[in-house]
Amino acid sequence: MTDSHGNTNNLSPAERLKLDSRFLRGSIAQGLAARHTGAISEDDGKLLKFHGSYQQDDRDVREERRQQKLEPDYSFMVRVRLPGGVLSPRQWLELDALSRYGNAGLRITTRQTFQYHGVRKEDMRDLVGGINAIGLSTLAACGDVVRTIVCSVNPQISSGHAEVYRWSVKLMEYLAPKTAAYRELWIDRLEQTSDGAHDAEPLLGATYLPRKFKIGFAIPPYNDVDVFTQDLGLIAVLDAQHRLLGFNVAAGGGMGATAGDPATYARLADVIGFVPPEHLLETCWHLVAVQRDFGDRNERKHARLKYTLDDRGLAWFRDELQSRLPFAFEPPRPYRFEHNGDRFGWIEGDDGKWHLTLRIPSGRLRDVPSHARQSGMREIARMHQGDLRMTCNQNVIVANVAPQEKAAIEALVRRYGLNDHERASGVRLNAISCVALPTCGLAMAEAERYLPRVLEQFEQLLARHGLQDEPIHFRLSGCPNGCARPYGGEIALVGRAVGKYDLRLGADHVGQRLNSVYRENVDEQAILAALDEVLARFAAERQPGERFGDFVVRAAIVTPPANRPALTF
Ligand code: SRM
Ligand code: SF4
Repeated sequence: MTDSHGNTNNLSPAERLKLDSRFLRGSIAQGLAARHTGAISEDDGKLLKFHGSYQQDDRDVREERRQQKLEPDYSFMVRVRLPGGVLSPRQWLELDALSRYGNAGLRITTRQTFQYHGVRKEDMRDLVGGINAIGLSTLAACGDVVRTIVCSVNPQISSGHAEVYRWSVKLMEYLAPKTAAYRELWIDRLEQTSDGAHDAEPLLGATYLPRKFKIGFAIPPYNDVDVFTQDLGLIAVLDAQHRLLGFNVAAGGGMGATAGDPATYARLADVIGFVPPEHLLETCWHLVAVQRDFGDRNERKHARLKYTLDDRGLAWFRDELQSRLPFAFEPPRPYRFEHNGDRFGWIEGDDGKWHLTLRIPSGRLRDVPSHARQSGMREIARMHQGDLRMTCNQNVIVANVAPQEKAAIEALVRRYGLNDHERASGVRLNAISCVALPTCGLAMAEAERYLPRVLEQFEQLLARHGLQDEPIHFRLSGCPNGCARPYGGEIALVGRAVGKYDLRLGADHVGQRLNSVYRENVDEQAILAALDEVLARFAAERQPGERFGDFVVRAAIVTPPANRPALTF
């Protein structure tokens, strides 16, 4: 077999593994069947990502088990591929029931889908099979492929949303891997997979993409998907009647960075052109293919589209893409974003249906003594006639509620304590955090488990300065990989070591300016002291209506990074 360039020599180990995997089969089937260990081999673990799962171990007990000479407490994280984040109530109920295979309920991710944690090897096929049985998949939820495509939930403009959402689903199908390995492993549950001789990946090739590739659709004025952080961002252009005219195309976004390695960085995408809907699929196909052909396959830290684009230049990229398209790429159309957060509570859509956005802290739906959010959402799904939508800020929208259904849903929201949004402070409503410890193998510090405490501390500070209602966007990541898109937070903490974070300030609240480091690798006391000073100045010196992120830039408390997409065209 050859890779997408026809080469077989000098491949990096990661590329060689993909090439030799017989289109993502490896020995996963045998690894799942082996009962002497809770793990699978390292190579199969890498291939398993393409199937939507990561092998993990409980880091809380790692040392204890090592001392007891036990193998780590292995389990698997399983991620659902859910373009656009929309579920029917029936699908919700089934995904909820499938959480019996994990140990941590349902976890809404920052890419508007669900993850399960703590799944044992022997339950993997039942879980993944169950997800497929309701018309969903996990294929390409992780791995060097086009991942779950996200889409603005934008419930107000119901007709516009419906059309753009349909495009996100269509594009996902169009760009998804075609290997039969997935079916053999999870649906047919073969003990011995085939040799893959009949497989072909017309777009991705036998070595797939150099790295993960993320796509998001935004529907202005809402940028809830953080469209400029995507490798490929698609900004819907609607006319006054909310009819879809096409999409502005933005390329080269990404958040991931490695601590202490300045060659890696967060970057916002550049808007490079406009395509009408009929050219969308072909344009995206070729754009992905440019990255397939020119992305760095030697150094994985340097393999995202943003580096291809910076190394070769925006003009080169546009020309290369244009040379593959049979039609002329049009100049970008005007757009304007107002917000990249969620709007909580009830909103009426343009078709008279209602939509209720509920705050789900860190996206975690699990019953605990203080609240029963998972049960509450289950009860809502049992009676709801519309659909349920996840947001990229880890929240849920009970969408398309008929007016006569509203009161019953409201009663369930109250009964199960899902009405956080009515009481929460501005910063709490706009806070997101990644999973981090104990499951994430890359975490350097706590995130999800630290969020409640850090929010309490922030709230005390904000109250001291009379800023308790200030809707400051706060993002918390357990390491610089940036899964909570921390570089887009007005305030952000990025984990560097246990109890130590970089304090970053100064992103805007529309997703068009990244923040900068204000204090590096500091503990909670130093974070709170630094914030106390800055918030005091904000309270005293802000201009009317000025947002916190804008203030710290205007007051030269931080200097924002140079890369910034045009605010409007
Ligand atoms: Fe992420 C790796 C969790 C969104 C950038 N991410 C991981 C892994 C799989 C750790 C690993 O490789 O071993 C984490 C699993 C933790 C766990 O226990 O569940 C993980 N990422 C998540 C989620 C669940 C965070 C959350 O709390 O919601 C999000 C799942 C999204 C999804 O449904 O697909 C998640 N990750 C993101 C985002 C945000 C986004 O896409 O909008 C980013 C930044 C955007 C980007 O990709 O640039 C992100 N994750 C990364 C990176 C850095 C990639 C890079 O270019 O350097 C890694 C590390 C890697 O790939 O090597 C990573
Ligand atoms: Fe893990 Fe780091 Fe991603 Fe948080 S940001 S989930 S700690 S990889």
